[in-house]
Amino acid sequence: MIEVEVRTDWSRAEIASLFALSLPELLFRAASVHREFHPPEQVQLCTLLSIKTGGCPEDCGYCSQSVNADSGVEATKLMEVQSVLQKAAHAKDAGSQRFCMGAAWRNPKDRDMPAIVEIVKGVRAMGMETCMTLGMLTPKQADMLAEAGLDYYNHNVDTGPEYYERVITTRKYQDRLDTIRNLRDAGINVCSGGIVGMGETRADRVGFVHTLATLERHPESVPVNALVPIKGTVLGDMLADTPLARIDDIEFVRTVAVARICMPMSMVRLSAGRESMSEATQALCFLAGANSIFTGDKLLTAPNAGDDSDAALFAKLGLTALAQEEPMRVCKTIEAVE
Ligand code: SAM
Ligand code: DTB
Ligand code: SF4
Repeated sequence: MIEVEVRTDWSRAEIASLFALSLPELLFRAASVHREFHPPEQVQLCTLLSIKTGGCPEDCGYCSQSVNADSGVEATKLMEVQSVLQKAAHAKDAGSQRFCMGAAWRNPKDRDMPAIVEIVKGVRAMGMETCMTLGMLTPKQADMLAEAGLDYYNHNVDTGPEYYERVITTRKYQDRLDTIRNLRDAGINVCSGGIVGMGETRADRVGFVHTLATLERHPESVPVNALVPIKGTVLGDMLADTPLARIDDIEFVRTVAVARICMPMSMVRLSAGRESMSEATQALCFLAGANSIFTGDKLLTAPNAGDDSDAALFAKLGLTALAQEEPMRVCKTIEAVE
């Protein structure tokens, strides 16, 4: 048994030296940390649903849902509460543990909140964990979601602070950190991660992990997305022109491993990009400490690996779905080490 300390005082130099380890040493360390806190053969299954698609005023260079993108994604209104609950019931029947709902908003308007609150209450009443990602939140909106019983809120920092303005100009890195603060103050579990493969350098990936691993408390979930290059988005088109810019699979695995070592208790989610990843790369990610995935054949607008190929992969690797638990409230994981 190794003693794993949960630290929030990581330096960039320490994180950079983890990235620079030989792959066998890095994977060994990540897998050792992983099994201190998590059953290594169990993977959490989460289902995503876009409850309000497209027409977003933000200019995130990766996103098909920005008004700036020419991606062919049609803008819709917020779905009816009952339709969302039907989709949640279907996800639960398919074995999903967490229902994650995304809206293409810069921030929710106060008039949207009553429907959002009803959705959270309805999904939770089915015994699933709830997660929302609705853009920036005021302290009051975060309190309303906490009151409704929301378990998690996804709000990604996306990349390191230095690279951020190359990807998004309509908000600042600090805006993301402010919403994360508002979530913490409201007592909602935080899901925050980012995207690898947007043309950033390794130093930016170090900065990305550093931001998350030095938050006062680590996010309970850390999604690591591989950029899905979508035609009509700034980054999707850039990648189409320079195919060699696509992230190297091993560098992606290294990022997962470093996130696992720096944030031992978090669920590290192998998120977007799996549909174009080989089984071998995904297997390395699980070995490196990823223990959560999105199931189904669609993410928000982009294709996902799909239930059949995931079932085959799980059978091949001997992985099982994480057993359904009661929705967790904030603090539980921290208390476990104190
Ligand atoms: N509008 C909300 C927001 O930005 O916070 C929620 C939805 S947004 C689509 C959720 C996250 O999905 C983004 O922060 C980004 O990290 C990820 N994402 C979006 N498009 C992606 C793409 N093409 N490839 C990989 N990840 C992507
Ligand atoms: C996250 O980090 N990845 C998910 C979830 N949080 C909301 C979203 C991935 C979106 C991929 C692109 C798309 O489907 O449009
Ligand atoms: Fe809007 Fe979120 Fe897409 Fe950015 S990532 S354009 S905020 S939906």
